[in-house]
Amino acid sequence: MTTTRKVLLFNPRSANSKYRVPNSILQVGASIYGRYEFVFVDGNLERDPWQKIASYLQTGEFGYFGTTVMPGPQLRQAIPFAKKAKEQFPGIINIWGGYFASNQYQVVMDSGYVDFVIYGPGDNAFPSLLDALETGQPYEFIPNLIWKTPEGVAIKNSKEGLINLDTLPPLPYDFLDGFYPMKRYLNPTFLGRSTLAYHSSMGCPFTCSFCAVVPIFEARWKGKSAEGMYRDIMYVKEKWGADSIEFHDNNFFVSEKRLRTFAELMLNENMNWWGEARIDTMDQFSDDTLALIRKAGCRMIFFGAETGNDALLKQMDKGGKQTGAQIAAFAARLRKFDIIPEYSFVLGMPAETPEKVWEQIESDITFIKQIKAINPATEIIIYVYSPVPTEGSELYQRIQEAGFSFPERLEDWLSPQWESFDQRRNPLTPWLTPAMVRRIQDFETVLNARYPTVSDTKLSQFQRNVVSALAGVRYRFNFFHYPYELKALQKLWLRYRQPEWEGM
Ligand code: B12
Ligand code: SF4
Repeated sequence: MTTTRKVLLFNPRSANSKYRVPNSILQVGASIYGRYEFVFVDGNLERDPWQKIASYLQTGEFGYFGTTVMPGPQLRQAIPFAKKAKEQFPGIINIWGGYFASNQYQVVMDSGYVDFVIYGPGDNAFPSLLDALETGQPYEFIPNLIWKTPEGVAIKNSKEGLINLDTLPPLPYDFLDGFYPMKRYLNPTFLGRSTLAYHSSMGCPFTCSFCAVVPIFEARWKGKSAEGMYRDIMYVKEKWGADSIEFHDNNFFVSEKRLRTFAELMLNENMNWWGEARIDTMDQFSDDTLALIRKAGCRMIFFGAETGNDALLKQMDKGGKQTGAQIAAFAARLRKFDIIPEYSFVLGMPAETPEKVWEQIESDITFIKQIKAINPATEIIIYVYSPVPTEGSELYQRIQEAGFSFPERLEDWLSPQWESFDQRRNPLTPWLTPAMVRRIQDFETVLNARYPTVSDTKLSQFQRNVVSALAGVRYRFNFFHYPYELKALQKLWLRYRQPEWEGM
């Protein structure tokens, strides 16, 4: 060990049930395993995480409080705990990482209580920062680091090239198991009884103008080898009984070659799996590959369909290849292979006039109904558009012109409005009127009742038939207003699924 100061790695609460392996702090932990003494605190599995954190910090042995932060509910613990840590233990150094910290670093650094942000991968940056701080060496040039000058100006260092993930140290599953039994992270989902959340690649090769991955990775992607993933998965399968996998990659299906090798390794493992992909990428894969992955356990794939409107797709900069016609044809193609396409749509994009915004919403509703007619098994996820600024994009310019801006104080992100914004439920965007948001949400209610999701394993066939029949007339005649009867049933029986928000 090179230090006397220990490290606390904290995963703020992100879910109310079905807790997943906290891959962010697990991978950051791997980077210092055997080099620094550290502990994990998982807000998902602690009744009172602050008490746990304080009990560690009170020992006086800890120098570093590392927190992973994505937007939304994680901020509820990340913000007050970082503040309290600084107030009650002034010597503690607060280090944040993750997508919120990376994309909103200015407001984070201006808070006065977060000392450093690691933007993008922390695998090299984090141990380098600790080394520098422990030995009094300069940290001003560590790639992926954001720090503050004595005058309080946040400086963003250069970005490091993507790391070869096969050269990273192994994920310390056993060490994590010593804090929180691994079994608690392997929960039932639509895929199986013990689903493992696994993350096998960094970044994404595309530049969709609404996506938070783009400013960090700038169209770069690197995947772990198929053999490397297989080894990790088998370790968890054999040791703790994982029987299915949820891939948490931004874009799992980038490389057909890697996918095929992985599928061949998985052929006899009897494990179902799910991941996220792009329609235009996968549509280029051969029939043979699609048949192979189904045989190897691929049950459902999440796709950002976004909209059936070609002009909007172009504005979103999906890479220029995805079209409405392709989205529809691909839903039909996957039907042949018995792989469930899970299409997410983003409704409520900006337009020049309110009439145009309405027109876009209505045309997407029609399009979604067409997709359901082509392949009724298609799962539909609807988001209300929440902007992520990608500097220089046409879309960003448009949302600024329309009067949208982010909060100026870190604590303001805790307000209920911004929390809903993060979860893409209530966008706070000036071009959307309450009536438009209601129309989208009412359609979503009727659609989810008409076609209850297969991933709701608790719903019986009888219940499915009842809700579906009840929603039938509304669905057919586009009468979505005030669906109180469906909402009541939904409360009782249905579980609306937001896979990116709550997972499977
Ligand atoms: C798993 C996951 C969840 C889980 C929670 C996981 C948990 N921690 O318990 C669930 C499903 C609950 C969830 C919810 C949401 N999520 Co989420 N989630 C992810 C997902 C798929 C994987 C995260 C992960 O484990 N990555 C693997 C690790 C290894 O990568 P990493 O986090 O980037 O970590 C590296 C670096 O960032 C850095 N780092 C990270 N943390 C730290 C901490 C320290 C101290 C240091 C030094 C470094 C460091 O080092 C790590 C190793 O290199 C990501 C997408 C992705 N592929 O990352 C989206 C993602 C983070 N989520 C996102 C969002 C928006 C949400 C939601 C807010 C909204 C939604 N999508 O509906 C909700 C929030 C609701 C909630 N309850 O919190 C966005 C963030 C976008 C943005 N604007 O910043 C992402 C990027 C998905 C996307 N492409 O849109 N999510
Ligand atoms: S393909 Fe998905 S992950 Fe990649 S940039 Fe587009 S939205 Fe983001």
